[in-house]
Amino acid sequence: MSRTIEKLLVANRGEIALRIMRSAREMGIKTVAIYSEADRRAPHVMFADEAVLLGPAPSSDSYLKGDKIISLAIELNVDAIHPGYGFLSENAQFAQRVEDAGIIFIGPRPDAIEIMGDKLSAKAAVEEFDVPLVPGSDGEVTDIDAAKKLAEKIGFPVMIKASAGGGGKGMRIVQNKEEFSSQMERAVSEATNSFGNGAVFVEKYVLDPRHIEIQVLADEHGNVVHLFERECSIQRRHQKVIEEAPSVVLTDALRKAMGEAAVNVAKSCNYRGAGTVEFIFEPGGKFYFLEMNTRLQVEHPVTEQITGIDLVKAQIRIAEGHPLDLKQEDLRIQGHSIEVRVYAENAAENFMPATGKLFEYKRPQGLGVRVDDGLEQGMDISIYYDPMIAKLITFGSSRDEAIARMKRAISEYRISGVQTTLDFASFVLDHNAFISGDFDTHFVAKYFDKDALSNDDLDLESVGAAAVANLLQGSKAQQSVVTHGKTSRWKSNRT
Ligand code: MV4
Repeated sequence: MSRTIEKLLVANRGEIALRIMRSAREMGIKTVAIYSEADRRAPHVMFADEAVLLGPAPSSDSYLKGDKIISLAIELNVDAIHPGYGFLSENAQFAQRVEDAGIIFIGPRPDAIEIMGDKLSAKAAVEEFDVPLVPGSDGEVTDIDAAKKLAEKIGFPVMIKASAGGGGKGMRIVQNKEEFSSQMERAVSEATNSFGNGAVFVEKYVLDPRHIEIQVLADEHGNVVHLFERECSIQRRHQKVIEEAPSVVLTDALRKAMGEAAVNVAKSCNYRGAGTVEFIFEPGGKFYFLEMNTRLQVEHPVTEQITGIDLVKAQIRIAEGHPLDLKQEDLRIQGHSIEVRVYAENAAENFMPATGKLFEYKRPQGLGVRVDDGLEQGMDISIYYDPMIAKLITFGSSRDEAIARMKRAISEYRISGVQTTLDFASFVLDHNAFISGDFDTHFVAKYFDKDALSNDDLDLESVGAAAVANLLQGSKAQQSVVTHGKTSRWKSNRT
């Protein structure tokens, strides 16, 4: 039972919209971009075969307008919609409406999105599938005294989590029985206010865990494979900063066990498409299922680099109804890949969002370097969307080579006019805990302090002035400016 996709609408913007369209074009599929008023000249609009204006810049007036997107898709005779990540990608109702309109949703069935979108229903679904869960309450807790007794039995510290939460929202750590009641009351009211669903549950708090996730691919015929792990422990306030594959801590046996658990999670909800199963990994080697992300993830490129598989192409083939042409026993990890997320933020000022014009924007190149971005020199970093400028991905035959290549690529990257987190990435790459692989999800909290940043940035104004001088006077002006900035990244780039 296969259907051909001839025309694909990408319901997203920026780097991921481009990433998706590139694979579509390679497959001979026509692409349709949608865009907001802020994105009229954006690369994803220029790349697409057709493009339609959705509305004003705010996401709620544009990229989140599901019904409008569906009616445009019908008008333009689109066969399928790819939601990318964020926006409408994990909205079960949107997925259902797309399918009701006779259009293919490139992603899982709506009921799988719904089951995995709620932590309690996700845990309930995987329970009979031999998937390890953090010791905790059997479902929702409502009675405070009973919950407190359970917490004492589990042993403090425990975590109270909102079932509707995710990505770090709606969680509280409870250190002892004295503070349990007040924390639970707060957790319930916070969950009610934030998610319109006050259901909470209790889990043992796992100390110093790593965040390791497994990529899965499932077709609609019941075949499921995993594409190994991504190590995502280097994050700041639940925002990932650096990801890599494979993880230095997994032995072949652990990798196999986690992979099989992830495949079982996918089976438990009759999953279809590309998905990611998140685990926390305890020092010593125990691991527990946390949640499943029912979308293509930001960090998918590191998996593509080490497996040689184009995940977007796989998603499209699956959506067309083709059976997977991959067998688990044929899949191998080759080499090592690292991704640095480049954000328009000032790490020295508590990661304050930075806005402005990209006066200079030159990508690194060369062997083993991949840049996934959705901006060009001269464009504005707007306040309306995610502040991620680019994903810088390197590949090497070993982890050491991937790290060295990343450092080389960062030194080649030239971004001025807007502060970026490239300096913060350099701090991580130079840290012994990162280099040795001995780190966990507390890496940033434990080691980062703004004084640790190499103090090599010109202030914003002089960078802007330098860029203007450069534009006005040509490259000679740039050279003279550069030699002035004796501690600037600009300079260090050229020496
Ligand atoms: C935990 C945990 C420790 N014990 N659950 C954070 C995001 C959400 N997906 C679940 N999270 C955690 N759940 C128990 N029982 C620690 C975290 C956690 C974390 C997990 C993954 C990546 C980064 C993290 C940072 C802090 C806490």
